Amino acid sequence: MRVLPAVAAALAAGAPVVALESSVLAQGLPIPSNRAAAEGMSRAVARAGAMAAITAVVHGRAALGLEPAELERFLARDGVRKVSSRDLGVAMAQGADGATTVAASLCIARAAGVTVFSTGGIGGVHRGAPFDESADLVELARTPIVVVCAGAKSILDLAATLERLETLGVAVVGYGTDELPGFFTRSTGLKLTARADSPEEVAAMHRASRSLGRYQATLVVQPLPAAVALPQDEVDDAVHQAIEDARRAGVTGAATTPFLLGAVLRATEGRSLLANLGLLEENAFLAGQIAVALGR
Ligand code: PSU
Ligand code: MN
Repeated sequence: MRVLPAVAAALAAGAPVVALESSVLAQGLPIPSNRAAAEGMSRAVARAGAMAAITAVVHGRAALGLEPAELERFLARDGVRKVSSRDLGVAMAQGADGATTVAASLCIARAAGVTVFSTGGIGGVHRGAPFDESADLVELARTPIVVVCAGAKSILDLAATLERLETLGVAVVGYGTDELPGFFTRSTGLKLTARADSPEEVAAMHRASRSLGRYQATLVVQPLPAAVALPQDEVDDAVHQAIEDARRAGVTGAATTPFLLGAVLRATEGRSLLANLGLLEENAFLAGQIAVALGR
């Protein structure tokens, strides 16, 4: 694997580093918002006093940190495949360009020694198809990294996703909330058992879990900013329509999540994009703060 020199230097010096995924850039968000997302997240991490590093497979090499020209290829998304954890070895051996999901990004971040990761939403258990469970959950269960997100998107079965995370031993920590956030909405009515109100509290929870030799992630869920949250009924309508469209179009497997995300994005127009960009930045900033707290 390859670590960008500046990132390698930061890691060697024990300076705070936050890993970011690339599937949200190459498959999750439309052009040109994906550029705004990449820049916004990196700036937010820097504002918190940490260094951002995007994970990907670049011409067959697992990479932590992208050169500007490489980032351009991923933003233009020509010939860039979606790479989950199962796909890593294949994409590397084939010399491919791959945008990594949360699951695959965690594999790369861990291999490089990064302890904090930030994203928008994690994958989970799909509605009406409980056998389609994102590999994100399994990787969260075996990767000792703090993962910051805005919950799992409402295209998923959130209650089932929460149950699976409990079974897998992953602590789900509400940041400034007692409820699981709904990605586009600030609450879901699903109660959490853990809450933190400062980066230091999160760091203490993760350290304590690690002190027992446990290797599960600490999953921090932060509600999106109120100013960009969407009305619950609008999100529900868009999701129902998207799931119906996917069923009719016969979409299955790894194509499901990008298809549903795209359909919801179109149905809610510009506002879900604004929401997405807003929460990606907020999460990146919090992740930066947690990385700084963990380094103390
Ligand atoms: N949720 C989002 N945006 C995304 C994804 C999830 O709101 O872009 C992406 C992430 O990369 C996540 C992946 O890891 O979708 C999950 O895909 P699957 O369900 O195929 O595991
Ligand atoms: Mn799936």
